[in-house]
Amino acid sequence: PPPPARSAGIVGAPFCKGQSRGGVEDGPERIRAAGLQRRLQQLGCAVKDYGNLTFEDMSLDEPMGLLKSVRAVGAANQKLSEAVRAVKEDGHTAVMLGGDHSLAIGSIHGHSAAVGELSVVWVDAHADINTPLTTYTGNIHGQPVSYLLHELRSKVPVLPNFSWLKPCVSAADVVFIGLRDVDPAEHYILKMLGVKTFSMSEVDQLGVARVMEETCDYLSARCFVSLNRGKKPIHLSYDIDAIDPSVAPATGTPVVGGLTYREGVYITEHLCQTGLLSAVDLVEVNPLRGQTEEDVRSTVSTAVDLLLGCFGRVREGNHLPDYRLPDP
Ligand code: 6HN
Ligand code: MN
Ligand code: MN
Ligand code: MN
Repeated sequence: PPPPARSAGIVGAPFCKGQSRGGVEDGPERIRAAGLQRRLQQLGCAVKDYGNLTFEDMSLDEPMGLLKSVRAVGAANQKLSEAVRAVKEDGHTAVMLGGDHSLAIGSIHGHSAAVGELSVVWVDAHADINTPLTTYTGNIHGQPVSYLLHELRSKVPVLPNFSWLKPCVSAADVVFIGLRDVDPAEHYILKMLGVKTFSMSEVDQLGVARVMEETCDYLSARCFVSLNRGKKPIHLSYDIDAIDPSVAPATGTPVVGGLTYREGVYITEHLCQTGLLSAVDLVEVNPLRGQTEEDVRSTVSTAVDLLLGCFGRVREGNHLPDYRLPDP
C-alpha cells in the first residue's frame, strides 16, 4: 500500500556542547543545502521548515565533576523540547536536524509532551545510556537515554537547567540497533533493565530485515500488554555514526564495523511503512570531521537518504499519486 500522506516539520538544532568537537553545529545547514526540502517535496511530502533554533552562550558553565557544559545542554534541550512539541501540535512528523545526540533529550521530551507515550528506536554505534555518574568522557551526548528513562530516575541527579525535564520513556519501549561500542556501565544498565538491543552481531546473525520485523513486533506487543488502544507513535533517533565510517566518515565518534548504506536505509523504509513514525532525529553529522570534501558529501548525502526513507522514498522508484502519462 502507498504510504499515508505526510508532512515534515523541520527543526534545525545547531548545537555541539554535548560533546567536545566543533563542527557538528553545521549539520543542519549542510543537510538542508543537500536539498532535503526539495527532495521531500518531490516525494509528495509537504514541508514546513521552522528554521534553526538559536542557543545563547552560557557565560558561567563550569564542569560539574567530569560533566561538561551541563547548563548549556539543559537550556538548549528545554528550547528544543518546546519547538518539537509545537511541530507535533501543528500536525507534522517532526524532523530534528542536529547537532549532537544530547539533543535527543529535548526532542523526545517534546515529542512525548505532545503525543504521550512513545516507542523509541535508537540507531547508533553507541547506547548513549551513561548516567552523569558513570560517564568517563563527561560528554552528555553519551547520556541522553539515561535522562529520559523512568527506570533510571533515581540514578540521574537533578542538574542545573534540567529541572524542566521529567523522564517520559519506559525501558521496555526502547529498541537499540547498530550497537558496537558500549561502555561497561552502559552494558550493565542495558542488561539490568532488559532493554531490547540488536547490536551489529545480531544484524550479522539475523539480517536487517529480521531485525526490523522483530523490532516492530516487539514494540507492538508492548502496546497489547499495556492495553493501549492504538500502537504508540515511534520516535526514531538516528545517529549517523550507526552507519559504517566508510560511508559516513564525517562524524565525531566513528566506529568501524557499522551498518552498510543499504542496511541503514532499510531501517528507515521499514519504519516508514509502519505508519507510526512520528518524529525523527538525524544527529552527529560533523562536516569538520571529514578528511576530504568527498567524505563530507558522502556523509551528508547518506543523512538525506535516511530522511527520505522515513518519508516514503523506496528504492524500487516512486511516483506521485496524481502522475499522468503525457499524451503524444
Ligand atoms: N554518541 N560512550 C561514549 C561516551 O562518551 O559516553 C561515547 C558516546 C558517543 C555519543 O554516539 O552520540
Ligand atoms: Mn548517539
Ligand atoms: Mn553514536
Ligand atoms: Mn514490521
